[in-house]
Amino acid sequence: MNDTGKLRVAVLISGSGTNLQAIIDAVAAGRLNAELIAVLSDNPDAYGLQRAEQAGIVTYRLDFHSFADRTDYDAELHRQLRHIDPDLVVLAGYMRIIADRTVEHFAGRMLNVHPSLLPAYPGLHTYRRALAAGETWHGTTVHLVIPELDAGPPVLQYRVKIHPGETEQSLRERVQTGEYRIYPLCIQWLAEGKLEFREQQPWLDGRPLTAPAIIDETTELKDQHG
Ligand code: NHR
Ligand code: GAR
Repeated sequence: MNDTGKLRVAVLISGSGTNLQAIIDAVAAGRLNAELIAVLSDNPDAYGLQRAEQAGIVTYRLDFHSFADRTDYDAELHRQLRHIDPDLVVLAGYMRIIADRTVEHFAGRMLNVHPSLLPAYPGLHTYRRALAAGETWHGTTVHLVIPELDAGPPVLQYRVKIHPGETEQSLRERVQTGEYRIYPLCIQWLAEGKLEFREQQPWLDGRPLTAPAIIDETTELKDQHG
């Protein structure tokens, strides 16, 4: 926490940073009571770095391709994150697998948003795969990061119904609109203590969360998790 008791958040990005922007906007609007203390990128040209600078957030550019090998890059990311020492690490379109020891250092304090209704469709090209499989529903999931890829416990999902004639592009737009709602909300839940991780399992409102909370495109938050 910082000296006013706010959650200190570091955001990792690789690209355009629209989720980062949603988080910046939520802080500015008073919907998210947290301090964005750093934005790190493995890609020095990520547009999200400009969004961070515009918002007055300290940026760290780690050019993945300038490192001799993966181990060197992983060591530098680990060193930088330990130096920044955030309460929470938020992956927002971050495209590099994070080394086990870094995940373990921030155990229970690292979140990702993945564009599928996990555990369905871990990995890449989720929109294409969901459409090809003739799914009725698709969406996006905020989950705790554990060393195993896209396998950490899901906390909050945003669900959209796949329309007739849906394209990858139209589906991506609808799902990403949902990410801009659920990611800041989930971080705020952590900031206010509504959401906690005990032994890396999510608890919401003092109860173990056995299935993720769900928000639908057309409705508000389901069940008791208001
Ligand atoms: N790290 C760990 N340890 N665990 C997770 O669950 C992680 C993670 C790092 C990133 C995001 C994730 C996603 O939302 C994420 C989750 C990139 C890859 C990947 O294969 C996989 C999952 C995710 C992000 N990256 C390749 C790599 O070698 C590079 C791919 C590329 O450059 O295009 O790191 O989907
Ligand atoms: C987001 O939609 C996120 O779900 C996805 O990339 C986008 C990043 O956009 N993440 C992954 O696919 C991770 N493999 P942004 O940079 O504009 O926030």
